[in-house]
Amino acid sequence: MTKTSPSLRVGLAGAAALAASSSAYADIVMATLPPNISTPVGTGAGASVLNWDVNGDAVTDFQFTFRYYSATSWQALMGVNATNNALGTPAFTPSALYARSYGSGVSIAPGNPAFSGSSVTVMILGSLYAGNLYGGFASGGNLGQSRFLGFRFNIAGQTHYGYLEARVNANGSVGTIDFLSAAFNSTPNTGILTGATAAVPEPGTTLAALAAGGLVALQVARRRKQTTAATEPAA
Ligand SMILES: [Ca+2]
Repeated sequence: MTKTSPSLRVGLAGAAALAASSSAYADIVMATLPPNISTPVGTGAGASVLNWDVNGDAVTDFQFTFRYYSATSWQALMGVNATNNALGTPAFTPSALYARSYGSGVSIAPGNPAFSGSSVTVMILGSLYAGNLYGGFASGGNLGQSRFLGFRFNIAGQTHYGYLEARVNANGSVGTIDFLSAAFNSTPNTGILTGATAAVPEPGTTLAALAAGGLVALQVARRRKQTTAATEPAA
């Protein structure tokens, strides 16, 4: 007789799960993606540049280009600077890094020494040169695969951390960069997990809705029980 009704149990379990996830991801903001880059957008160093405004404040945060020289020589590049940069590894010149790429669930956070510094202007997402693939989005079997880049950027003088999920493709004479998802933490100097998505409701709204939902579930359960008790014997 003390058994909790199925609907009530589901309601409360769902409420607890939602409350937990909304507090953990309340500060995650999904970013507006740039349009995909597909060649031809120009050739070689003259390739056109795509601007990306991560947070929609009309200030460009990063730039991308695909420099296509030939089927055996190309570069998918991201422009970075002293404040807006990404995680990488040393490349052939001090002004460039090869982008690191990650799977989902990896922490992109302050204090990581692999963030590029003020002397780096280019992050090489992927490249092909002299028969070898370079950059985290091309080497290691990652060409054509969905991978995550960790970045940080400046909003009104404060540093925010984010990820970009992208795919670099190169098939013969066609090279593309597909932008798949991106998000950042709206709390400055706070990390983010690759692939983390935003909770849709605001925390306050969520809690109020959950409280109301739980109450409704309880009332429905009680009403159902009463109705059942009243009508079922007659059937
Ligand atoms: Ca911006």
